[in-house]
Amino acid sequence: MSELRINDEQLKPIADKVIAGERLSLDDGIAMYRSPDLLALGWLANSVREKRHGDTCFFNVNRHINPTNICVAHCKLCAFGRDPNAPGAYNFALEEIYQRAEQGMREGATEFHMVGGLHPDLPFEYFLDLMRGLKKRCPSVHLKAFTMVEVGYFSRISKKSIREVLVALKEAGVDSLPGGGAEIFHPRVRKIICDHKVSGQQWLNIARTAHEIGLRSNATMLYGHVETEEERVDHLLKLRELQDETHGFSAFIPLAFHPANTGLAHLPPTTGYHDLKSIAISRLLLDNFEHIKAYWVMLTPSIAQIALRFGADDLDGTVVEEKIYHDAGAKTAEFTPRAELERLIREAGRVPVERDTLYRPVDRSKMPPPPGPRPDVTISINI
Ligand code: V47
Repeated sequence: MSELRINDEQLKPIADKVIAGERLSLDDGIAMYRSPDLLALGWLANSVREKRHGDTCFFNVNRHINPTNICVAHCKLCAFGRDPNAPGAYNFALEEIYQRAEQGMREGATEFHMVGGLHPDLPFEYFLDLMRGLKKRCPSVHLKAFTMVEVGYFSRISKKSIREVLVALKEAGVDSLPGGGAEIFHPRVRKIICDHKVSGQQWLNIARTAHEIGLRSNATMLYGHVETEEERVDHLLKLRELQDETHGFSAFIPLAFHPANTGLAHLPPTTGYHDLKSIAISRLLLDNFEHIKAYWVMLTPSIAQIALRFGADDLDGTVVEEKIYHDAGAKTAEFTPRAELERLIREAGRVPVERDTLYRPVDRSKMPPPPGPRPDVTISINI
């Protein structure tokens, strides 16, 4: 590895701590966000990343499915949610969801990533039926479904406790939970960007309960809107604290805010500099998280690739159909074939390893061939 050169004096004691394997503090986090020395932060984050994972870079073959964009929450940060009769509002029939899932399975997906709006009329039972239906049709595919925000909403509409909701989801086939909806935990920020969502404390409590009943989850942080540096670090340290307690988080994904078509459209988008700094700082502060994802849909494949040398060890997956970021102006493709993910990883000097949702290597040579095509399904994607 090349030598560390630090141009910012403030980073020197932090670098000493990182090299000694010591935990960083709130003040260290703030100093890192305030530092202009991106290359030193990247060097340090890369050293931590290489200690954990060597040159391995993970990716998976997955499919996103968003059953509905009808949502009662009206978050300012979001361009995806719609009122029931608004232009572009949709609610897939169960059969449409099953078709998408079966197609994903035939194309080799090992994971369905399912999140959607908080629908005003669909009862909790509907979502349990959906999970059972998916597990019956695609038993080999991991169901990573429903954010802590959706779980909180299910608890409200079903009048069941959070624990009861999570147990019912697990019994119906949910294998783990994605990391969305965390945004920034601080109440000042939530009041502005997502006033009607579960609070930061509730998000953490739901994650804790999920981990307690044996459901792993991911965690995210939405940055680049109205939050301060202190609020970002506070968010990361709250996740680190919960991870100390449960060890239930698999990966952390910093999410860059996309302002187009949102209630915060006047804000500028994040820059590559800020994106890489966020990856590096999360790798350095979250010393008890095994994986940091560079989500290519949100970062662009070019920045995600560079992030593999700034602390990230995972590019996420093939995705196939993405609505949340594209409604908010993302210019990336909705789908990246596995060969392209592998090329991006190799070109960054890393070794691609296909993983399942729980980061176990996937050996395609030992997997049964996917079932044959269904005659009524015409869309075909070369994964
Ligand atoms: O929860 C919504 C965020 C999340 C916008 O767990 C926005 O593996 C930017 O959570 N600009 C959904 N972000 C995405 C997500 C995710 C993605 C990939 C992998 C995983 C995982 C999770 O996107 C939402 C919200 O935090 N979001 N609107 C926006 N305008």
